[in-house]
Amino acid sequence: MNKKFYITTPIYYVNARPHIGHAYTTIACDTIARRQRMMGADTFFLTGTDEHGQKIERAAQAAGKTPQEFTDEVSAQFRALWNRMGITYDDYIRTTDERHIKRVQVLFQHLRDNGYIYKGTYTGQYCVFDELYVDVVGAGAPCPECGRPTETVKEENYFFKLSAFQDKLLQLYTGRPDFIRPDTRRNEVMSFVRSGLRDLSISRSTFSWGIPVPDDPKHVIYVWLDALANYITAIGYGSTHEGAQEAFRRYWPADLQMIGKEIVRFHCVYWPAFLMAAGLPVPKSIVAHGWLLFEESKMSKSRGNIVRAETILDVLGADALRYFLLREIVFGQDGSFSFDALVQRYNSDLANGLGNLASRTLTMITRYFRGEVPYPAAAVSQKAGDNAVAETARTVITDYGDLIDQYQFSRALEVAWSLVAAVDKYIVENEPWALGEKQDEESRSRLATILYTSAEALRIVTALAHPVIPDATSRIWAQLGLGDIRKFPLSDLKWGQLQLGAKLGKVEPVFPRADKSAIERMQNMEEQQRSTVVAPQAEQPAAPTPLVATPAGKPAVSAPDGKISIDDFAKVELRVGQVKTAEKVKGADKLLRLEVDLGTEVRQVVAGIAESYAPEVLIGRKVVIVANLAPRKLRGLESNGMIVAASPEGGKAILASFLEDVPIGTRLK
Ligand code: ME8
Repeated sequence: MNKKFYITTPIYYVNARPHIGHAYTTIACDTIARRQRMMGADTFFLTGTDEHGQKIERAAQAAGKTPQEFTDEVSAQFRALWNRMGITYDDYIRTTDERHIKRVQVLFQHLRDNGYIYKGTYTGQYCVFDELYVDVVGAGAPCPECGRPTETVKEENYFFKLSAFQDKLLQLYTGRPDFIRPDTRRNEVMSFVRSGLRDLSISRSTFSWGIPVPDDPKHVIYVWLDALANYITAIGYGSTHEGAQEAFRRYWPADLQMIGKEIVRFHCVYWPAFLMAAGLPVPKSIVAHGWLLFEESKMSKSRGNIVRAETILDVLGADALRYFLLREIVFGQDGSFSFDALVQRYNSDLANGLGNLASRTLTMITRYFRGEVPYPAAAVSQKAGDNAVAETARTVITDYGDLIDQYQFSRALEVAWSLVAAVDKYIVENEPWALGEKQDEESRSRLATILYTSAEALRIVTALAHPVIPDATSRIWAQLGLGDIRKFPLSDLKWGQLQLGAKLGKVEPVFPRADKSAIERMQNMEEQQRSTVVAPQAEQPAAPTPLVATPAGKPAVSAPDGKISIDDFAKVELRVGQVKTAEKVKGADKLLRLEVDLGTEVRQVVAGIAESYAPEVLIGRKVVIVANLAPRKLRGLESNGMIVAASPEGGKAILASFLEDVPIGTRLK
């Protein structure tokens, strides 16, 4: 039987829509999965969504939906995006799937039977955003990972004996240097583990959106144990079906688990410890990549600086996004996204590079050889330039393979495109169009050799690039008269396989050039998306506004006596937030820029309260936020929500507040 290859993405949280940060990991995995399939491996590629836990429960509440309705909706958005992008996942796991729920309970029981679970009381701080127990002291103390205020948890919990795995984990990291890649991440993990591991609380009992602990259903299983288990439940762990058990035996351990660098601890410490405790093998390799930055910080919903993949798909197509992300970002490091760079890369490498090479080569074969691959001259009468192209192609095949296998996508593509550049130069130097005007035998033979050489080099780049830009390369392959590229055995790729005399397919351009308006179009599409339903309001100073606002810009329907119905009021989403940072807005006496934690996310709010409050007195204060107000720009800063304050006639604004302590995120109604 063929070698197997099991590859996974993280399963994405459904608290918000997908963006190109999620697409980045998924594209990298899809590229590897496609290459493995072309190399003949029995490949299994898993992705899916992470749907339980307090963060999701609160996000659903904020959206006015039940957690199940909410997660169904967002999970479907992820899936629809991957389908639209042609992501070749073999299974899509949702942690709310019945199969997953049952199998996670089997895992819990398994860990308990093996003596690694005990009951205790947890008192400490918890970061809902990271779904992480953190070692800080004091109510509201900032999370060391993300800086958001933590919440105090005092619960009876089940604990996992993580401390028992310190030595075993260190042995794993030293004995198998490839277990965590790159080395920077491995070193971080090793020093974290060396500093000592404490047992981990693996259940919660103060909310219910999760998988019940077997035999003790008032507890739900800690969302990270639930989520990490997807990698084994999806392929059959814990199932009683013979077929599923067989699949599990075949595919586990995973060959590659790809993640972003912020979830290394969960995957490289907790995950192998859970597996060891269950007596299961650990994955062969966990590879952590860097962050996609936009406007200089990590692209994320909570920062409001996301770019949606759909915008790029609409304007340039999936191949453009795939190529850009893998070519532009040095894998493992952080890299910036910009529409300018995307369009520039698209035009230089795809439209003018590969696209132009394909169309000029194939058009000349059509014109001068009736669309049939020409027979090159015998080797003895070939010129040095012809051989140089063949030699470059041979080196490119080897180097590209080595680089891709080390996940150095950017360098691999650079190498592949060096062949495009070499052939371009070769064509310009040999001027086939001039030879095409001549009918003598020598000119015809020379022309045939040049066009054969160009077409063969084109075939090689096309085969190599297929896993990265599947759509365009499938079309070029068909234009070369070669049929279905997915069936081509990549491991056999070598110079000289182009079939002589074969009839080309219909020649059509694959990458139309993008002009400047493409950048503007994409920017406008994203801008519109950010300002949701309504157009952004004109810039105006934010005076403390009266309590009843019109949500999402729609006028509230008032009764004739000026009163509104309870339904109208219900449209206004008022929530408790906590001020994390506050600062004056330059050049605006009345405005403060605040970052307010709503439990599920941190919002930037610009408020006209600078004359009433010094920024420093606001930090840590709980406030009331109109959470579903359409964003608007004030002095160039986007304000996402409004702080509720009383505004006495001629007096200073007074913030609404509570006498008792209220959890962050609580809705007012
Ligand atoms: O962490 N740059 O889900 P998540 C690069 N549910 N990659 C990014 C990115 C960015 N700006 N933003 C997101 C979770 N990603 C958990 C995982 S797994 C058992 C549970 C990618 O929705 C990257 O792969 O926050 C990152 O690790 C992942 O999305 C986080 O997705």
